Amino acid sequence: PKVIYLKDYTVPSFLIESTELRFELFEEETIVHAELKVKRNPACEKSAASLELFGHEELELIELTIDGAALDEKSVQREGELLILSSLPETFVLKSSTRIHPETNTALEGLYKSDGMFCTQCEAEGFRRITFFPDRPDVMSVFRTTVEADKKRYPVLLSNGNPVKTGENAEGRHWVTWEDPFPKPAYLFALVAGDLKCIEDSFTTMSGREVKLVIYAEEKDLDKLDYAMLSLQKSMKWDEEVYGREYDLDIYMIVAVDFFNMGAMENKGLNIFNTSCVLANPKTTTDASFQRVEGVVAHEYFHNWSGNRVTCRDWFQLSLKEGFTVFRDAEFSADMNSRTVKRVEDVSLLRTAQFAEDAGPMAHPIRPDSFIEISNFYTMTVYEKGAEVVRMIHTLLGPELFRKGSDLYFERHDGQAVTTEDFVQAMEDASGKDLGQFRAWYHQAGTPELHITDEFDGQKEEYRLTVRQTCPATPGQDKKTPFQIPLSVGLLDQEGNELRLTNGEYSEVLEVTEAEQTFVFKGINAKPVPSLLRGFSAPVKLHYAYQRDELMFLMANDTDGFSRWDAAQKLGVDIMQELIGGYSVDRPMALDSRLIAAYRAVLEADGLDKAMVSKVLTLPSQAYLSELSEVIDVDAIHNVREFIRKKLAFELEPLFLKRYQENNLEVDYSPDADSIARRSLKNLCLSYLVATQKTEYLQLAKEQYAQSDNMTDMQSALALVAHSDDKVAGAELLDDFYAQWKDESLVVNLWLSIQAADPSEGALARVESLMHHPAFDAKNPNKLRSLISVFCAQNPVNFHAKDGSGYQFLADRIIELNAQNPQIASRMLTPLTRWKKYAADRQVLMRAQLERIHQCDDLSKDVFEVVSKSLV
Ligand code: BAL
Ligand code: ZN
Repeated sequence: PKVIYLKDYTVPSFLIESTELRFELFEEETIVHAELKVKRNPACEKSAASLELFGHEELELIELTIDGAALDEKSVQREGELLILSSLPETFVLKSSTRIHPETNTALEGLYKSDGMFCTQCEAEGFRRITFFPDRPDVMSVFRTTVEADKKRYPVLLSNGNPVKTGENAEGRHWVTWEDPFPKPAYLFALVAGDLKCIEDSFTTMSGREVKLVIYAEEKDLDKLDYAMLSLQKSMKWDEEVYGREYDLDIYMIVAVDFFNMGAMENKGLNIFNTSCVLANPKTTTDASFQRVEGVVAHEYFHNWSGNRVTCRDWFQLSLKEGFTVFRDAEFSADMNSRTVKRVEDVSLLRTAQFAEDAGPMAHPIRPDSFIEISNFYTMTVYEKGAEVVRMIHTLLGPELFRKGSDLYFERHDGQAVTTEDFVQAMEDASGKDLGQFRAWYHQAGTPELHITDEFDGQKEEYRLTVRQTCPATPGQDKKTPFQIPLSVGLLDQEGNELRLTNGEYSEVLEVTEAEQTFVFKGINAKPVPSLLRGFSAPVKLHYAYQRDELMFLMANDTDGFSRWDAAQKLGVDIMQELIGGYSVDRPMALDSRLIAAYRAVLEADGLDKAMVSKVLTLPSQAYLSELSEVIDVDAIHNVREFIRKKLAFELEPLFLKRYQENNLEVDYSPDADSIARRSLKNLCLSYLVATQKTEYLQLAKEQYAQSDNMTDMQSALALVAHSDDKVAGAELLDDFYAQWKDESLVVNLWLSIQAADPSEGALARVESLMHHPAFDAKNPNKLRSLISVFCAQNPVNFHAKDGSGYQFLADRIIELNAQNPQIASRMLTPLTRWKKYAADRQVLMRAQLERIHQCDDLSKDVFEVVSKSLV
């Protein structure tokens, strides 16, 4: 397969003024008629250049004319995905008719069927599976789309924009024409046809326009749409207040579909959502999913400006819209809920999954230089690290100048397809701040590391922090230049009071720009305890030799909520790493009593934010400890973590019970932040109680399962019983749960995941048997993720079984999926790609499976790219 390079970018030779599409949808084929008004691009230097249309190899071209006449053979060339037309006039009308087969499309890219309804996914390059088109994001066009289908089967026919005409044909068929006045790239095109029901509401914009809001789903899910509607209205208001951005069309639609590769898609005026990111109802949906729905609805809505009105010039610029939009949705969620909790959750994800990506064979900058398959670059790096990079600009500029910068960016580039450089330039122009060195974040991969040492000089009353920065080599980038890193710090005196810093405040953002640099704080008369990287002000790894007592001190005294949590994590990591080191040499395990004391203090304190208490009392995850390991010792990490959990559970049992009881209230379910916090603390306490293995607590979990009126409490209790040693009780509850919820696909996914994540012996056999259960459907990405990906990523002791059975199992699935759904196949490969982080025996087994996949015939570009890069 061909490698595409950013450096090879050239402007399109032709532009499309308007696109008129007509879809004739049938059960055994779909015919797509396209009429494009084409003109030569004045910005293209090659005056005789040909027009490159993209069309997937499976597309059957029925007819092609230019200004009504067929083209002579010499002027048309079909090469793989390209249809190249030459000897063309300056302007012309290009008409085509194409036959496609959505009914057999299992890749879920382009036009396909999900549970009997037609829907689309065009980002990044799905439109070329629909019709021949210059499918690149810098070719923007207005679209007029007519959808025609059987009226009874498909009463609802949708596309982008506003509906302008409708009618009926013979033989029970009907049609609707939609017009989208905003020029857009083909990746934002959408079509839906199905037997759908909807809820409707409205939003009055800041200029007083009324926008109709409609959310569509299957009839059985109509009771799960209210929360998404509320989230949409909140998002629209927030974007007006915080960014001054108003919605532009008269209607905004969301459609829920069950078969979807991604979470959701921001198609102009017609978002298509994975059911898992839009449906929410207390009975069937956990708190985590409620929050996900709110966040994803906001994310897709915010794309209307950061993505649609201003889009990407080419796919190397993906982080332009994704990094910025993730930053926007994170700030929205922080404003709607608890800011600190949101930050803790985002940083936990970044430090496990994104840092691992940065350290693996697919490491890439947030603006990659090359790719084989762009779908492989919808990554934690482009999204989450991309958002951190935007957050750093926000930190360096401050909120007012950042807003000036975003206003300038939107105003300057409205209706254009631009680059990350244009974004940084707008920020620079609006603020006057030099971001020259900062740009390295866009083109250098890898996680920078800060090595900090300190010195106190009593005579001079000076405290000095010396910061050295390094960044490990990544594929294709051996050497890195120093980054510009905003390092937010505070200093605490021995009594725990914050000291005033050079800027006269209690917190200061130091700008680290050199390989090594010393920052001096004057007027300090005793050695302080530094609070470093407050709020996680940069996506870096921090090394500072904290004493355990100092971490306990920060846990108790730091005014920055994030840093208090981080101190607890560091204390946990330090203690766990020591035990993990001793595990392989059979050193008996003993828990440092300071961790017990620290947890006790948090449990005893009154008035703390419950969500933060449950975050602080959660031990660093297996994934985080793995990421921090030089060589991952799967069993040591698991057993040490379990040992500590048990020890804490026994030592603090009465406190866990007290907090459990206090928070186990009989009140109506509400997804507000306080109620979510209360349930998270309650369920965390229950998990420690069950860890004691006392029957009374297993009984308590069973009672919670039986009595709960919401899925959060029910699912937590079920997982605890199912993962306990009492496999009879576990099986009983799992059967009961399935019998209750077998008709609710998303709830069944929870049931699959709980079983896939069960660390007890024999998990692989259980997973294999679940693949034959009626609840499983290997064509549905949500089922694959719930069962296969959860087993491979969240059940490390079983996936990494010493006999290599887990690796072989995953490779078998990838080989099966490669042809069926390449995007999902490639994504599911990730656990195998990390083989270099394991000891030699596991490395050999993992590599062997990668080689087995590599040798398969007909590897998709998606799988080929990941496997071949992993084997280097
Ligand atoms: N643009 C793909 C889905 C999303 O990030 O919103
Ligand atoms: Zn997005």
